[in-house]
Amino acid sequence: MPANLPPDYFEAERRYKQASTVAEKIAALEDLMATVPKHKGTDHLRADLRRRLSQLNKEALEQRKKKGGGRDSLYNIPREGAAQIALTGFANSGKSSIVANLTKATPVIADYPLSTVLPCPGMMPYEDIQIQLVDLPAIANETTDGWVSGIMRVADALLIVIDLTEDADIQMELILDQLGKWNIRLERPREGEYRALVKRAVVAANKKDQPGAVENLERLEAAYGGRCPVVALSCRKKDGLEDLKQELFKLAGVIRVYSKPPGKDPDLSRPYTVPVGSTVMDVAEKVHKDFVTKLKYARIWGSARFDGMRVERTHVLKDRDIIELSM
Ligand SMILES: Nc1nc2c(ncn2[C@@H]2O[C@H](COP(=O)(O)OP(=O)(O)O)[C@@H](O)[C@H]2O)c(=O)[nH]1
Ligand SMILES: [Mg+2]
Repeated sequence: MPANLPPDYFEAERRYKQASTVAEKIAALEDLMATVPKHKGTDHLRADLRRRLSQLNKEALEQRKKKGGGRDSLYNIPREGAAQIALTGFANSGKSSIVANLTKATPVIADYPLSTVLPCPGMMPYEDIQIQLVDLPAIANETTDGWVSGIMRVADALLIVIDLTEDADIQMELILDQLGKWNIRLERPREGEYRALVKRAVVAANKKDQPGAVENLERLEAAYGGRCPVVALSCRKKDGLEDLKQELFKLAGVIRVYSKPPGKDPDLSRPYTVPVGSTVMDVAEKVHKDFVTKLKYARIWGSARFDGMRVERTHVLKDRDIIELSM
């Protein structure tokens, strides 16, 4: 046992020993590992703790397999809320920190690589809707890439997390390369690539609190800013999180529409979320299937030239429109 361990260590060790379930043990062990100072004298201890953690992760996996009805259900995250956004990036860039800051989920955050071994979904509240974020292990890891790429393929959009303490433009290039190998592209497919899967994406450039981050960010923006929005943030300083939420809402590609019966107030508590570009008829169908044949007229508050204006079925709605439908 190394001599110079801080008091935090012994406190964390006590909690680790008291933990009873596998999940509690993992959480306590993560805390314990965070208290161990990094120097030569603690090499063995840290290696030992990492081994224990990987054993516990295996146990957790086994348990979930038994409970959840097999491997597939572990790696298949049912889409919830207005959109599903998958996080990708290299180890330690801050993917789990972002999910922990924007949702109630508690993914493992650690300064050693590959701490995320299972997908971890969380719901991000945005005003009156929720957007699902899915935390994933680092990209370009042979043991997880199979199911990780599967989740990215079905997600509505991607959040690419870049670490501003490392070469940002190179990280981005490597990530795009890897996505390309899975036929996932961020922009329109080039000629001859018709089968590529096109995903919208936002880049979260994290750790802007660190030295050199600004110059690094500038290089990233110069090289890739034209292809997708880049948001600089610091999870540590909780700086830029609101900007990121805004961008994630735009990335979700949905608008909110509130419906109102003629002569009554709109129900502002329950928006219909529909894809950007949806028309009056698209929403009417969701409100009631009979509107498909029986819609007499629709009036709009919001995107019309004046409030309460009658509009065509093909009128394209905007976020926060109120729509009055009449049979
Ligand atoms: N300086 C700094 N460190 C951060 C920031 N966000 C996360 N970290 C640290 O970076 C390490 C990796 O974070 P984590 O969220 O686990 O990264 P992941 O591997 O991409 O999921 C942890 O030690 C975090 O505390 C940040 O904004 N600034
Ligand atoms: Mg992680």
